[in-house]
Amino acid sequence: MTTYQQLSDLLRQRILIIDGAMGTMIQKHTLNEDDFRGGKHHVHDELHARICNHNHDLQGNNDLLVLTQPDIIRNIHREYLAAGADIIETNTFSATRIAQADYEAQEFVYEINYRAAKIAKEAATEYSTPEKPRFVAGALGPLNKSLSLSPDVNNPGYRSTTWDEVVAAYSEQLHALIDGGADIVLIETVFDTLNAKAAIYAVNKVFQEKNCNLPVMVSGTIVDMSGRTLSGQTSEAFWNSIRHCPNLLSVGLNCALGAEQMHPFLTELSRVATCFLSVYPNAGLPNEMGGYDETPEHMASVLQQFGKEQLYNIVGGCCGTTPDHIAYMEKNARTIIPREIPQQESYMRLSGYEPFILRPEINFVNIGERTNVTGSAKFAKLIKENLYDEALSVALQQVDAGAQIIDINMDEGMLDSEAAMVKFLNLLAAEPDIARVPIMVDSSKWSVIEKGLQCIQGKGIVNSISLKEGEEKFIEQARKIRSYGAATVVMAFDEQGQADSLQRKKEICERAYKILTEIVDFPPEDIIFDPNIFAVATGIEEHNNYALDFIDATRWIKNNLPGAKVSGGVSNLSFSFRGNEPIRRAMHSAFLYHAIQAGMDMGIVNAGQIDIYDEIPKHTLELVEDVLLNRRADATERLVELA
Ligand code: THG
Repeated sequence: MTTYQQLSDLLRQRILIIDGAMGTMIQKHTLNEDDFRGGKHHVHDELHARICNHNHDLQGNNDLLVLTQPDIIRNIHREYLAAGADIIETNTFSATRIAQADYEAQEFVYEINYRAAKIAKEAATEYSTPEKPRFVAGALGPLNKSLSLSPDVNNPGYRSTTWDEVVAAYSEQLHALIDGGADIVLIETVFDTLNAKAAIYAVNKVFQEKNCNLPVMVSGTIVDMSGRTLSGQTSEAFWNSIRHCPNLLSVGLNCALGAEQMHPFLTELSRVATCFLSVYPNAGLPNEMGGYDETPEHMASVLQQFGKEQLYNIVGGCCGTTPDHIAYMEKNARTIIPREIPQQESYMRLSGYEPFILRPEINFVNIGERTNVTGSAKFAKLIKENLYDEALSVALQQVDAGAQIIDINMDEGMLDSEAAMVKFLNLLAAEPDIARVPIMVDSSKWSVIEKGLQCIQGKGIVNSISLKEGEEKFIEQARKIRSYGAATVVMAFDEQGQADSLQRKKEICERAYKILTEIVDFPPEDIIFDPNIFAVATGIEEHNNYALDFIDATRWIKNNLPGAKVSGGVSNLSFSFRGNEPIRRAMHSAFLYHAIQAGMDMGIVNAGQIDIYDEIPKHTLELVEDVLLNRRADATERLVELA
């Protein structure tokens, strides 16, 4: 039986207890600089000698204590185990290369994590019985650097670290925690969802490298009563961003708030999360001295009330809590019925700062097209002239005009597309009125797409991948997209080229669907087919059936590839009427009228510029539909004449 199964079985039977604060317990020992270096301990090896002679202050580096004061840490674990904790956390909250840089202690990172896991595991083993097995959660804490926030208010696009650095730091920590014997991976106190997504990416990578598959717990932090994470997301948006995590055992909330304040956010998360739920609050809000006063009885009684509402499966404490708090919780938990995992419809669930769920009652999703350097002369000019603030106003205009997603494309020969994508997305992240919606990263270059994915904390969409370069590339990219936690557009394009007939559209989409669902295990609801909207009324006879082929392909996909969505670039349709907006708009609107009936879910459009079908003048509509539905040989001629 895997640890995942073992824990799942237990969690269906009862509430599991996770331990309380480590920092609070360490503080009681009032350790000085000398103690942090090992104090009177005999320097018995080369590592301890290096710590002893380390040329930076080490006082306050709590994580280092697993090497220099192992008995203190071991005894804290024992106290929590004695109080009834089923899961204890390793003392590794800041044990990454990035956080340890504060003490110039990067060289000790592997050893700290390895020893921390060993010490915790030994303590857990001492207390483990068949009736009450104990588990060690290897803790990946937050960082002092953020991927979605700038530390400089005057430079909102600046970032103090990179995706690759964060992934490398968490990977190093994970390797050591797993080597040391951790049973669970715990990504906790998530202030910044993008950092957490990098941690999840590292989990994917390290599980593959080590060929292991531990259960993973993710715990976010809502920082105040606005109900948002520090990086701006609501709890449901946070859930949508992290639920692609492999082997996800639980999601939950910890830190920043006391139990009482967490109630509304916990309720929201509990409603949507299709895994177990954890909660380990602080012992109330901090007092004037920055301490925590909530008594064990009070905190446990508040949490018991939540338990009666069946809001959680795992409970414990964060800052300010002690073994007493945990003992009270453990006693109360015996009478609590565990939360049942809710059933959720398999809708596409995206997010920006806010969740966006493609529910059936949504008739059509507008994806704003104007933030595209090849699709808007204005946007291209602004980006080339480095006028990013004004370029952001294009994005805002699209959102204000009703775009529920925005498509961002920087593919232009004269641009450093990767740099432009990163800069624009980082600036955009600081604009809540824009960043509330999910992002569609649009590029024909995979490197640009990857850079884009590394900048978005929400669950976005890749636009696009295809079978153009064969199955191997396609599978590799799809797997990566999963690790980044995005949905994807798949173009009807294969080794032979773009699908330009109904038959080819069907064949390619079916083949791609099979590969994605059967080989990659890609969720069908996150697959968006684009069966190619090409220009019609071009004067070339072979183009006459293009609109109809798209509509028929849409109907076929929706009837034959369960869960998959259909999208397309609507403005492509009318390229031969450039400069004649009224005709273009009539074409788009009539086209969407038919395509949506056939099942088209979303489209890249000029948001706010879609006319109402019933308001198209009758004569215009007839000529437009003659073209779109390929109803007569002289359709193009007649529409050109009208134009
Ligand atoms: N499928 C997918 N992605 C896509 C497309 C698609 N991305 C790009 C494109 N096609 C969709 N976006 C646009 C954006 C703008 C226009 C067309 C498609 C457009 N722009 C005006 C023009 O060219 O006439 C520009 C006018 C101006 O400069 O303001 O029509 O099909 N998956």
